[in-house]
Amino acid sequence: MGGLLTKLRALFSRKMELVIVGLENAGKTTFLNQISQGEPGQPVPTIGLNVRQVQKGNLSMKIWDLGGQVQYRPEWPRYAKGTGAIVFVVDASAGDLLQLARKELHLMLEDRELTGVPLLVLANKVDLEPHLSEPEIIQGLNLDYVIENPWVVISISALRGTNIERVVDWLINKSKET
Ligand code: G3D
Repeated sequence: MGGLLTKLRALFSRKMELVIVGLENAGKTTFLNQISQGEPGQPVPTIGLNVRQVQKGNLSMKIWDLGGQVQYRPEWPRYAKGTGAIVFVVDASAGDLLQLARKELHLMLEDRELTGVPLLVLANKVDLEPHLSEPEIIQGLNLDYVIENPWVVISISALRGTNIERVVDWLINKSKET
């Protein structure tokens, strides 16, 4: 845990904009709380429409709920602009929602603002059984067709904190020194 806190401090000293996207209930808020407070369960302020934002040091994190909100799509480029990394959260325990998540992910990546931006797919809720494996997530989300964005999949439990250190390592790696 000491190692994680040190890494989180390092992460917050880096200048980066991060967008955390995914279907409702995927666990975006829980993940954000996990990395911004070290524990789940804090409210996240809303900055407009369905976008919420948290600033920790130099790290700015925005959350965007995808799916069923077609009317908000024109707003998306405004929020996505300048993004250093996209964190796409999927509920690995809800295989029936993967098809919708795939559709939303590919629709989002059509946005030219996002070309080349690193994509971190978090296969969340792996504390629940059964859950999809990383290869099943890769196949289910058609990630082999994502060629404009370097991507990686990490299985996590945002609730339990499982693998969060790996995620923080990845984010530090993608962030700039200030
Ligand atoms: P969202 O921000 O993507 O909409 P939330 O999703 O972070 O609000 O999470 C939705 C629900 O999933 C919450 O349950 C939350 O506790 C749960 N959840 C998030 N991450 C995990 C996880 O890793 N494992 C498990 N088992 N549950 C998780 P409630 O009951 O509060 O709606």
